[in-house]
Amino acid sequence: MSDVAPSLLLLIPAYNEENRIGPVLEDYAEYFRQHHPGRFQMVVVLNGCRDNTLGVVQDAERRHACITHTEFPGAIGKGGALIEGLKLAPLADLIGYVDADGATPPKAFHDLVQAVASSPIDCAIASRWLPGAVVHHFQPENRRFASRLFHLFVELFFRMRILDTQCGAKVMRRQAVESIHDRLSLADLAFDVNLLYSLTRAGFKIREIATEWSDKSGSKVVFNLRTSLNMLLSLVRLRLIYSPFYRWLGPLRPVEAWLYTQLRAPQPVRHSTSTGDATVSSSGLPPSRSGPRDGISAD
Ligand SMILES: Nc1nc2c(ncn2[C@@H]2O[C@H](COP(=O)(O)OP(=O)(O)O)[C@@H](O)[C@H]2O)c(=O)[nH]1
Ligand SMILES: [Mg+2]
Repeated sequence: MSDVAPSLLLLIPAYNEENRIGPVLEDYAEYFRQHHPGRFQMVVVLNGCRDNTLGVVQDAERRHACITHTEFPGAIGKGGALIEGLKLAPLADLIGYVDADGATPPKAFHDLVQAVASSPIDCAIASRWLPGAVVHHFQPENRRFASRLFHLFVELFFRMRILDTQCGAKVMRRQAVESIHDRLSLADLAFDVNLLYSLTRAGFKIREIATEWSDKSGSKVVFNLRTSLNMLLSLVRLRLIYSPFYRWLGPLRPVEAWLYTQLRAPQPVRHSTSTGDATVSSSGLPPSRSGPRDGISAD
């Protein structure tokens, strides 16, 4: 990367976030205006919101030229939204994402940006479990238990030695995103594991960074047996994709589709087809606005 400060694209997946996303957009826009010398663009990726998230985002767009959005009517899930959003990777040197609830403050996200910009790594991920992490409010006990159990399965299946695959703040180099984008298929919350394992298998270097984080009320994730089975199914699916048996498993596709339907989970993305009805246009620009405004170009 050259001496010029890298351009940065921040994706924010958002589902029914009218009560949480407004101040987060303000804080990030203001923080990065002051602290990031390179070009900065935020794209909110919405789908199927039944509240006024869109109105809140549009309001912020009127105040900050760096904010734009793209919207999908289908139930494509957080992972599906990020798979679509990551198609915009050609627009910046560094691409990251963060949750809409402000659990990760702008400074903690900026630490990830600086880590990737200043060292020979391809991806920096926020970790709540590394020594040095500052967690203000922990998730509820049952959610933490489920999270640690999930971590055990991830370690058992994929052996990545990553302590916290699920924290919603990550930053990658454009080349890394572009190289592995067609390996991304999990549209549910196991998306992060899909991303990290694809990067690892492709030889990209990932570093965990101790982060500052705070659990926010109003979570969109319902943690129950169905969600847990959904996550497990997705891990097994990912494991099989990277196994020598995968080519023999084509006939099981209808069973897989049936299982995801029964679990009311978003179907895995197939890259030959689009994930949503109002897909990101083939140029990679958001369809609902004319695309990222001043500042970012596909350089
Ligand atoms: N676009 C989109 N975003 C989603 C969906 N489900 C969750 N999100 C977003 O994913 C992020 C994490 O969700 P959150 O409710 O904070 O999860 P938690 O903190 O893990 O309990 C937030 O930005 C949500 O708005 C979805 O189906 N579509
Ligand atoms: Mg959250």
